[in-house]
Amino acid sequence: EAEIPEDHPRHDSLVTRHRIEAGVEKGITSRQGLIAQGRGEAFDYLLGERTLPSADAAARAAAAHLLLADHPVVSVNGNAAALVPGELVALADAVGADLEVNLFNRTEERMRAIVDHLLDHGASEVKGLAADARLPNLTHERAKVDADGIADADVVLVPLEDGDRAAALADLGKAEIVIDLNPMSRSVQVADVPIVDNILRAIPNITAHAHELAHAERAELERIVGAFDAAATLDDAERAIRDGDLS
Ligand code: PTJ
Repeated sequence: EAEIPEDHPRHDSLVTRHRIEAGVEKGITSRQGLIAQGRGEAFDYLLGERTLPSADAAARAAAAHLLLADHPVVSVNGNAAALVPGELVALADAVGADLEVNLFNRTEERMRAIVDHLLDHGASEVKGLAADARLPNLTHERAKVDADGIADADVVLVPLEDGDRAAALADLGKAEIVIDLNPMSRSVQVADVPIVDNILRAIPNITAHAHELAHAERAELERIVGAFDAAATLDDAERAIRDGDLS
């Protein structure tokens, strides 16, 4: 990362690519993760590579949800682990959440590599290896969860998700916070709190809101959650893409 000059016009995008590449080399990110990153980049470009005010409001609602939760869990896949490992640990610490690795292309080697990577970045415990529970109505590897982790959670943060698991979690009555740059993706469409933003910006932003709200009354947190409008947030992101001025 040191080789990319700070003032390069595409600095953040190049740093991101570098991290994803390094993630693949370390056995953390799947090769499909490279494709997913490319799709994300295209949407980020169309959004002007910035956090929309509506996405910031969603990050604040996410922080309130996580602080109100009895058992919040932050789900981690191969892209999230490569891009924001330390930031995921900081968020979990800020809201008292568990970290659980959950993969679409699950292999034991990659599970272990991601758990170790998060431990290296300061996590005290990482779930996902036990895989002693199943999410119903989901046929692929993402159904494998920990009984004392995602299976027991009331609020789950799912970055860069596929729509199937997002729907399965919603069916179980768990509140879901989804981060995805594509406002038309099925995963954000079913989320209680869709955050249409780059995970690089969204995770630290949720943490900053959580710190700011750490001493807020429950009633205030409940007010923030209650006032949040998921459909309006998605409409705003889609409008920003359609009307965007990228000059
Ligand atoms: O590590 P695994 O095995 O769990 O696999 C993870 C990936 C991401 C490969 C897997 O879940 C997958 O194939 O996902 P999709 O269906 O390609 O969806 C990924 C979504 O993430 C797309 O809608 C992208 O727009 C979005 N995305 C990609 N990069 C970012 C992003 N959203 C936010 N921030 C990003 N940096």
